[in-house]
Amino acid sequence: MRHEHAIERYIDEGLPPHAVQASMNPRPPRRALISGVTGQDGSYLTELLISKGYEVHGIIRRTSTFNTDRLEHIYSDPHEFAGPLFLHYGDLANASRLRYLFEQIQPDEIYNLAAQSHVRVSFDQAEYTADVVATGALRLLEAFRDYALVHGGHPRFYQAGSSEMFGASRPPQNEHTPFYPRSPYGVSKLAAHWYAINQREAYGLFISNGILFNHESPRRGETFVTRKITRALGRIKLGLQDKLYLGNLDARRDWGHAADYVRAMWMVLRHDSADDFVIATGCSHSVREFLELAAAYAGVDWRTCVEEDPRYFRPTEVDALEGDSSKARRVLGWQPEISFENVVQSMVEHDLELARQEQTLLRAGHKVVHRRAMYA
Ligand code: NAP
Ligand code: F7E
Repeated sequence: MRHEHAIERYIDEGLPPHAVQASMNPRPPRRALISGVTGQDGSYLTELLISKGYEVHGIIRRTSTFNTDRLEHIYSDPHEFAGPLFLHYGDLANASRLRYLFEQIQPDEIYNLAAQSHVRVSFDQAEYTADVVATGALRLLEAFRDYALVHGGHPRFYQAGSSEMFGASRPPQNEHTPFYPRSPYGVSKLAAHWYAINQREAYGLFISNGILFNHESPRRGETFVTRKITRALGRIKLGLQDKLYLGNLDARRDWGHAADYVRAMWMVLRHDSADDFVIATGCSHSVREFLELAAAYAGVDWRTCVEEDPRYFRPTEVDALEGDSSKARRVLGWQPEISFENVVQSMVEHDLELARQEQTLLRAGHKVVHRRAMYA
């Protein structure tokens, strides 16, 4: 039977090293290690890899509240103690722990998805963002290098790069577009991108960079603009909230669906040689257009409830991103399957349902506290 937080039982905290290995299955077809497994992409990638027969190991941070919501559903089957998902405490700030995990898990594929991934927040926490996103990637790469060189077996490493690295460079952006990051986050991702390339060239290791444009889903963090919009519209529609405060509505983004993009990550590592790939839909929309479409799906007149709040402006903005992913389409055979309209619609429907559940609880007399970010 499913426990409310069944997932906590899988974490190997306190187990001696041999117990970690003993709890794993005999060598599976492939074993993957994912940093950032609790994030949007980590959860979709875990589902994809498990569906392909992988044994998946995820690194999670110790937090004072549960951070495993996006993974809970993966544990609902009766074979949960046998995997195929294993979780391990770790942090990109803790190099010795990363080395230990490589040693114990001996993965075939490593996906570095961990990041302080919020661009606005990176201006406030620039040094921390650099420590996790840039130096953290280097820590993982160095642990990977030593693991790969000692153990052989040609393990493969995926680095989660971002369209934010292009920043001020005009669209369409592809692998030949000059980088011009506009935030501490973008700068840190660019450092990680070059660390990855340098290790590939220096040691001949299989290390690939994905340069992914924005991708969203109902599991998107609630402080990114798409989810912030769909979450608010759902609550406004049901009378649980009056206003939605936003920043720059003119920024343009190339928005795809996370499920399509984690498939690209996997295809990047399954390719026969290490390389770098832009992953994008090739279509861009403004934040205002996203808002208009989402409001239409929700049946809300957004002009009556959306207000501008300068707190959400960025000191330096990325005005327009639109990716040219023709290399990935040609070389990998990747293409997105979920349209922009379906991304928006699925997020609105999901968040209307969340609002309905909240309303039902309120009507039943529960005191529901909707969690809101300070700002972002
Ligand atoms: P996300 O939802 O913000 O997830 C980030 C993950 O990193 C979470 O699991 C988080 O753990 C973990 N993390 C943060 N700091 C860490 C640390 N110090 N040590 C270990 N883990 C840490 O991000 P996402 O949208 O899934 O994106 C995945 C990756 O792709 C990120 O690197 C992001 O920067 C990059 N990316 C995303 C997009 C996009 O549009 N989504 C586009 C391009 C690139 P907690 O759950 O404990 O916070
Ligand atoms: O902002 C504008 C904001 O925070 C998109 C991350 O996954 O994708 C993401 O970064 C646009 C920006 O995503 C609000 O100024 C307006 O122009 O949803 P976002 P992002 O900055 O594009 C890239 C590819 C990543 O790699 C990152 O990890 O929307 N905007 N009003 C707002 N943004 C937010 N968050 N909140 C607002 O109220």
